[in-house]
Amino acid sequence: MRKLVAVMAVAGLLASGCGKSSKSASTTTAATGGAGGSGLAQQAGLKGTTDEHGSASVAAGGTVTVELHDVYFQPTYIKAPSGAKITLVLKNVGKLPHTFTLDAGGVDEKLSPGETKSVSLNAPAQLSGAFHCRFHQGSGMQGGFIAT
Ligand SMILES: [Cu+2]
Repeated sequence: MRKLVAVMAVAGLLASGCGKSSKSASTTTAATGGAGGSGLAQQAGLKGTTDEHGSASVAAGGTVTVELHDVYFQPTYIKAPSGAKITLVLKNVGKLPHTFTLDAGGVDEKLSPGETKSVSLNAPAQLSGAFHCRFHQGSGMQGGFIAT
């Protein structure tokens, strides 16, 4: 038991350390598909600059929390089975208003600072799940779904 707690503590440290180190990470993907830092931007069909803050996987019927920061999405990439019903819990943890907007349409939620909203949707197919913040996409606040 004691060992398990220690392992979990280390995992927590690694996770938080990773979050900090990724703070300045950004990937620029050329319209033609340039070399991205993580490669996930291309898999998600993103163009331009993406301020990357990790990825999360969600199973069919599952829920994933997406934090809206000033100014990036965390996680930036959501891995989900194409077409599966999933729920996003959107949390604006920043000081600015943000939106979670699917490029392809269907979802466009505006969140004030401190606001939380749940959205159910069918996970987009490969390369059709790009999303962005309408106010800060130019600053890299975008992300995408990756079909699993
Ligand atoms: Cu924003």
